[in-house]
Amino acid sequence: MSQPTVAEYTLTRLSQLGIDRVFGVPGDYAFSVNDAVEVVDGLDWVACANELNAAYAADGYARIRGAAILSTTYGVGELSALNGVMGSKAHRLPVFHIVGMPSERIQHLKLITHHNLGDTRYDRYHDISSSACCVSARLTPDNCIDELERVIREALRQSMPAYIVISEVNGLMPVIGKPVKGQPLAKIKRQHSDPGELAAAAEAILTKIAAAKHPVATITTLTARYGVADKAVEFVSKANLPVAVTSYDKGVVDESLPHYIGLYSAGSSQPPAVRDIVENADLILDIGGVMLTELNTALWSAVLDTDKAVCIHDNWVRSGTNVYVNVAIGDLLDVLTAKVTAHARAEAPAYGELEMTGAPSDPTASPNFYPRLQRRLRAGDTLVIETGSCMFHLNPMRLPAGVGVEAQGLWGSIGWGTPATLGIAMAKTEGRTWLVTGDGSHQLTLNELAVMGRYGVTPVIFVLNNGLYGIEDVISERGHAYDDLAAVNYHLLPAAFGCKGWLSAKVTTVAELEKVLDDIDAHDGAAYVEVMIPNEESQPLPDDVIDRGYKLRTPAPN
Ligand SMILES: Cc1ncc(C[n+]2csc(CCOP(=O)(O)OP(=O)(O)O)c2C)c(N)n1
Ligand SMILES: [Mg+2]
Repeated sequence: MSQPTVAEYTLTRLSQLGIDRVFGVPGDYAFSVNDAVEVVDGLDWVACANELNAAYAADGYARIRGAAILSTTYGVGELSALNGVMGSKAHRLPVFHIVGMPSERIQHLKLITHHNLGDTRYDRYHDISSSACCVSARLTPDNCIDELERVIREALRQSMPAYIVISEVNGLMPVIGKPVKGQPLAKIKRQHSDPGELAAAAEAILTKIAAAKHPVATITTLTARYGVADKAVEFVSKANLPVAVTSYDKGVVDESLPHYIGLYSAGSSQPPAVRDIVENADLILDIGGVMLTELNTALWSAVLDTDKAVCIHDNWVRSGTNVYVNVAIGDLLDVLTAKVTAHARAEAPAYGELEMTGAPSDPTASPNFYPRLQRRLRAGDTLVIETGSCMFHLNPMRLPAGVGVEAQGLWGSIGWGTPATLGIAMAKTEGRTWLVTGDGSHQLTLNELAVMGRYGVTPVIFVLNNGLYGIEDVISERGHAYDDLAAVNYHLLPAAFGCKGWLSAKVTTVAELEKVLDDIDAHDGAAYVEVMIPNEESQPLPDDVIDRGYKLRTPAPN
C-alpha cells in the first residue's frame, strides 16, 4: 500500500482515537486537509457557519467523545477560532486544531499572498494560535509520524488543545517512515504516576478519611475530562461519603445517587443546608480541584478552610501543607477505591423537584418554565446551559436520573451554547440534547441552526426571549440601551435556515408551553421553542446585589 500524505496520515491517526467528524471551514491553504477528510475512512466533514462556531462545536464534541478535530485556514480562519479554542483550553478539552498554511515554496521566495500582512512574515500567527493550546507542531513528511505521537500524547496528558500546522505543499506529500496504528481514547493510559508519591498520597488521604467525623467529597468535571468520573463515583460510593458539586461541575455526578447532597455554591447552595455540610466538614475531599471563581462561590462568599481540604488535581495532590507530585488522578482513585472502607454517612438533606407554579393562562416566565422543563428530561439526555440568566435557574435545579450537563462556567463566552449543542448532539449515541440559551447569546451564533438542519441533528432548543442581555442588565444597573437587543422572530429561524421536520413554536402562556412540551415528547426530531420571558425579571434588583455584581467585589486580602 502506498504511503498516505501528511494530511491523510494526520487525520487517520487522529480518527483512531475515536473521532468521526472534522468541524471546520475550508480554505485554499487548507485544501490538503479538507480533501483528506473526504478520503479517510470513518471521518466526515461538518461544514460549520464560521470558524468560531466550528471551534465551539468541536468543544462540544470533545466533551462527549473525549477529543475532537477542528480544521481552519491560515490567519483569518485560525484567528476566528481562537476564542473557542481558548475556551477548550480553560475547560480542559483536547481539541486538535489543524491549520493549513502557505507552502514553503512561497515562504522561501518571500512572495506576498493573501492573509499575509504584506510583510512576507509567514510565522506571525503561530504563537497566537499555539497560545490557546498546550502543544504545537509544524508537520513535514519527515517529522510527521514522530511529531504526531508527541502532540497526541501531550494533548491527552494535559487534556488541552493542540495546534497542528500543515503547509499546502507538505500536506500533499507522502509521510516518510512507518505509520503508527493508534488506539481508541478509552484504552490509552494518559498519565503515569511516580509509585512512591502515589503510595504516599493514597496513604495520607486514607488516614484522613478514617480520622474524619464529618467528611464530604466534591467531584469536578476534570474527572470526566480524564475519563475517570465513574471511578470517582465508585470511590465515594465505597467510602460512603456525601458528595456535592459546584455549578461549574454540574452534571458530572448522577444527581439521583443516594450520596449526592446537592449544589455547593456558598451562599447560593441548593438545598441551602449543603453550605453548612461543606463548610463545617472536618475533611473536604476535593476530587478534581474545585474552581473558586466568583460565579462558583456566589461572589467569593465561600468559607472553605484549605487546611481541611485534600485536593486531588490531574497529576498532583495537596493535603494540608503536603504536596504529592506526579500522581495521576486515575491511578490514585484506583488505589483509594481498593483500600477505602465505608464511613458512616448522615442522611442527605431533602432536595426535590422545583415547585410547579403558574395557571394555564399565565404568561410564561422563569418560575413556571423551569419546573416544567425539569420534568421532561430523561435518562441519557444532555442539558446544555448557555451563559446568562438561565444558569442561575438551571444550576440549582436537581437533575433527573441519568441526565448530564454541559456548560461553559469558567470561560463564559456567550454564543458557545448553540454550536456546542451541534457538536454534543453529533457526538452522542443515545439520548436527546437540550439547549437552554438566552436570546442575546443565541444571536452571536444562531447561523449554526442551518448546519444542524443540513446534517439532520435533532436537538431540543429553548430560546429565552427577554429582548435583553438580561444578566448584564442585572449587573450593570438598570435601563442601559446597550443591553437592549434587536427584536428577532426566533421561532421563524429554523424554517428560514432550511431545517426540515423541525417542530418550531413561540410560547407566551403556560398552556402553550405545556402543549409544546407534549408535542416535543411525541415528536421524534428536532424542536425549537421561543419562550417569552418578561424583561422585568432582570430588574429592578436590590441595590446590594447590583453593588456586589457591578463593582465585582474582590476577595479581601488574607
Ligand atoms: C463573547 C462574550 N461577549 C460578551 C459577554 C458578556 N455577557 C455575559 S452574559 C451576557 C448577556 C447574555 O444575554 P442573554 O443570552 O440574552 O441571556 P439573559 O441573561 O438575557 O437570559 C453578555 C453580553 C460574554 N460573556 N461573552
Ligand atoms: Mg436575554
